[in-house]
Amino acid sequence: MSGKERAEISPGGLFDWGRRTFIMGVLNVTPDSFSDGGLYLEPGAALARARQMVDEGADLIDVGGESTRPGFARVGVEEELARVLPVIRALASELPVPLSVDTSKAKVAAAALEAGASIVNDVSSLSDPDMIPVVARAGAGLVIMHNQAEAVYRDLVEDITGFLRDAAARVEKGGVRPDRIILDPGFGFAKTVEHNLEVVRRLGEFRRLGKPLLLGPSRKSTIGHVLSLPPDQRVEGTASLVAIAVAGGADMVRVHDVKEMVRVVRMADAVVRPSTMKVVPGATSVWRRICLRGLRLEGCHGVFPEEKQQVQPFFVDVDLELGQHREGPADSLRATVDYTDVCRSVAEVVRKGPGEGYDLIETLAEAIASKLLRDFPLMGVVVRVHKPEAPLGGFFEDLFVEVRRGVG
Ligand code: HH2
Repeated sequence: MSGKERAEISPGGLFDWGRRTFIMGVLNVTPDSFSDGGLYLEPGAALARARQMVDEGADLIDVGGESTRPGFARVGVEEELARVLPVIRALASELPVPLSVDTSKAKVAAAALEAGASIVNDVSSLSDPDMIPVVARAGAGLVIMHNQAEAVYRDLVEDITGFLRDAAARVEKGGVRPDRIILDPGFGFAKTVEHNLEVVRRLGEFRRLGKPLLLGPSRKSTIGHVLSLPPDQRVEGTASLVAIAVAGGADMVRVHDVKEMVRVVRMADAVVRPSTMKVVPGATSVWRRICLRGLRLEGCHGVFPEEKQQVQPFFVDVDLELGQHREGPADSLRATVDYTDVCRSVAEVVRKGPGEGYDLIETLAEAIASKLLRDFPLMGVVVRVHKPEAPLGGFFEDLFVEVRRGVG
């Protein structure tokens, strides 16, 4: 598979959210960014830095051609394109991770998406009226970040929540797929030091927005203010904020110091998301997952009396986390899970006759997950139950529920 193919967004959404915290590596192709300005302006240096970040564990690379620091110099469309396009083109054909473009200009976003980026990261609160249609047409992802003219709030968290909720609704109405939206409360944008600290302290409150959360505290001046240190000495301060963000439920962090923050995030994830605990990266270990899609079974499940009496089809997807193995485990069925047994276990739960079924597919999915965890030596399991003939009185493509269970 080429890097380009692997870099595309998966059909189910941007990332497998909830499994762990993802790392967005910052690549500023600018002369004036506050912490790395001028370092990667030359395309060769930008490519080398992107490769290094991917080797260090970045899950995507955010390419920006205009600094957004307070008082930044605005760049024209042509200049911004000249900075980011050669880099995006080269990275898209080579890197095995998606690329985002950090821009507030719809023209730059359109060209970057055409060149191989798959996400737009707009820190300007969608100030360009063409941005939403550009993202929608491309089927791309969109980071919506909170930003406003002044650091004045009635209630900081309520105001940011309302802003992000309204923006997400507007973006969805404009045709951007709901599962391609990421929300960011905008650490360092129109906020005082106290505001920024409060955003991190209360990050968990933004989870009620029901979308993946991104936070970008890396090397920012709030850290400089607290520790009295310049940008190149803010790695520990960044680490502290990143760890607290993970504890608050961040799904992704935008960072410059990828190697260090990958370690911070893995450690914090081990505490916060126990199912990732056994994931220790290293050349001599492999992490195995078995995925089964669309297992068709029939049963009498549903809240309506007729559903309790008549069988209808259900489709079940399962992801079985087998945990970590040393490289080169025995090539034997004993060293893994027998798929036939998995199908049998799932079928036992789903195949219920008249009067025996569950009311809710949520409960059905939970029962399948519990049985799989009981029957097999798993680190975790994801179960999705689709009910394509649910009596909803209208046309729909699919209806499903998903449950995730981990051991520990
Ligand atoms: N911060 C910066 C730029 N883009 N995007 C999101 N979604 N969230 C952020 O917090 C964020 C962002 C500013 O950081 P940096 O790119 O390092 O600096 P500069 O704007 O000076 O290039």
